[in-house]
Amino acid sequence: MKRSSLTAATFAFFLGAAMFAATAHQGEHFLAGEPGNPKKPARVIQVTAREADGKMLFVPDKVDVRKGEQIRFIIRNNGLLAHEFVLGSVKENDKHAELMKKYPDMEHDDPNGKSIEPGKTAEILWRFSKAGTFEFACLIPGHREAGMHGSVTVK
Ligand SMILES: [Cu+2]
Repeated sequence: MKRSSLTAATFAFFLGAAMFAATAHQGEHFLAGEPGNPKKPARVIQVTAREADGKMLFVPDKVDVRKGEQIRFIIRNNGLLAHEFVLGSVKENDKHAELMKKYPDMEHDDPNGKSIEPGKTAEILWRFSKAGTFEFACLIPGHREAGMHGSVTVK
């Protein structure tokens, strides 16, 4: 009895994760712009992720971009914990954060989001084709709440 419910839960987990991956990749509809074109020039912005005094943060946590500009984020995890960098609208990140409460071990290797182990670096090439204010955040449960988010203003 106990065993079968565990199996069902495990199955639901994989199904949920697979469905999430499928929907995340199918639409490829991003409010914050679009994946960058590696053949086009990009401005490099280096971002560091780390923990400090009970907080978790990105440095810098404010980025200004011109509409249409392409940015290569080079994100380095200088912390002791795994982190991630997920770029989107605040709403998109809210939704994604809810999902991660259910599947906290979800890992990302998407055009707009990467998981980054301590001491490692990840890159995101992004074209900010839409004006607005967007967010980059670590959506591992508790991290965004501890301060791990930043904003991108596109004008
Ligand atoms: Cu984090």
